[in-house]
Amino acid sequence: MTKHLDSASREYFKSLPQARYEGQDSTNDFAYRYYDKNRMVMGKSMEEQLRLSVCFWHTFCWDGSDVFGAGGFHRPWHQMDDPKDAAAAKREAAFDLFSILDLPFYSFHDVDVMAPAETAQEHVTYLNEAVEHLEGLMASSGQKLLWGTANNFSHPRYMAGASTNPNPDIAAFAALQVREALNATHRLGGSNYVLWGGREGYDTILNTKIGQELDQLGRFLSLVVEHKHKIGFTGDILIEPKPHEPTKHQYDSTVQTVHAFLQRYGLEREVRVNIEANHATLAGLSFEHEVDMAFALDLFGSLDLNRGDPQNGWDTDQFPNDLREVTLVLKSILSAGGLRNGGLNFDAKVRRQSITAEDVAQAHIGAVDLMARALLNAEAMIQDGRLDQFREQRYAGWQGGIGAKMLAGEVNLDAVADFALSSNHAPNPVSGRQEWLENVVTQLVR
Ligand code: XUL
Ligand code: CO
Repeated sequence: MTKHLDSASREYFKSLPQARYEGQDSTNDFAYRYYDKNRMVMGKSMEEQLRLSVCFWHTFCWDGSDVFGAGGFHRPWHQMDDPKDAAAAKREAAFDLFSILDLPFYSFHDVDVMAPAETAQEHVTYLNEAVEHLEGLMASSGQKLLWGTANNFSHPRYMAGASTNPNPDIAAFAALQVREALNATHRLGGSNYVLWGGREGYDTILNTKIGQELDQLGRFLSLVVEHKHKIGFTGDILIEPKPHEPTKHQYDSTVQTVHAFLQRYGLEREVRVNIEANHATLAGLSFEHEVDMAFALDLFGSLDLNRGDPQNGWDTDQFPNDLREVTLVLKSILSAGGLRNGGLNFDAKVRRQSITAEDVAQAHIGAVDLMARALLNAEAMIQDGRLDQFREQRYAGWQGGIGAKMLAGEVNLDAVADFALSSNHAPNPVSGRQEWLENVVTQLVR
């Protein structure tokens, strides 16, 4: 039975047509209409500008279950008897989909790629076996790793947190998982290592010492940074902010709270952020806000692409489809010189009723095309120049006179106040021209 199902796993994505660029007039549901990976956009190919990545967890691990019902995807590797064979079949199927989508990167949590482990020793052994297999699959396919991470939130041991757990033995288990996942990421040539503190927060203040937990989290992150340098990992360590879910309050809630946290523990030059669209909107912020904030604070690292549902207040992780939103995000990235180590990772899942292999492929193909189209729009916006010119000119006053002196710290409050008194005029407001700016965006989002 296992053998038969294993070959079924190999056929699962392989039976799909190869996705390739066919241009806007294509009628093929498996073709890219905009993503022409070799097309040059602002000095780099589309493939290099977008650095697109497929995630393991939603795409290959999730079986379609939700809190009210069982999974209905019935992927072949979910039905295999032997957990190690099932994990191997899942890894092979993943690389089949990577090749059909022809995107350069992927991302994974330790537990996504390995057989389930209970003890610490099993964890190390099973992960190593998986990494050896991944290494071979990467060598033969050329697929690259955008980032690796440790899942320190699913196992019941982490119900009260990982590094912020009241029990240091659990924090030590988390440290083992992170060391192994960081070593694996290094071995596989990953560009970044991500920490999403899924349960680094709390449910009730009645049982929680916030200051103690923050110190535990700060120390833990310092240990991770030290280890990165010890093993010579040159990628970025990234924190992924999220305000709540699964816990009521999470400490790394937004880019700004992460920044304050990093400063408090002296890590602001060592750690960057992986910003997820749906996490931004859960925090009551826009995706563009979080991205621009990260650039302003010199913390930008990478992006997780998905969207929430405007009527639902939880993390629905849907594939992105808002062209205007992602165009503005890509414009910020291009204006800042483009992605460096980071990439665009589809941390997104199909809906529970989308049960077929075709659904998984088409979800990615549509989102890839959305990003390619947004990239072309972003390039057009920069070349058009009206948005940037208006913003520059709006702050031009700060480049000379009292504005420049204030910024340079050359004047005290008395001097600034006396300047206002001596010039004795009532400064007039000017229009912020929001509607005109929005019209320009509408003209350029195509
Ligand atoms: C959870 C989430 C995670 C991280 C990696 O909301 O986004 O999948 O991206 O742990
Ligand atoms: Co994410």
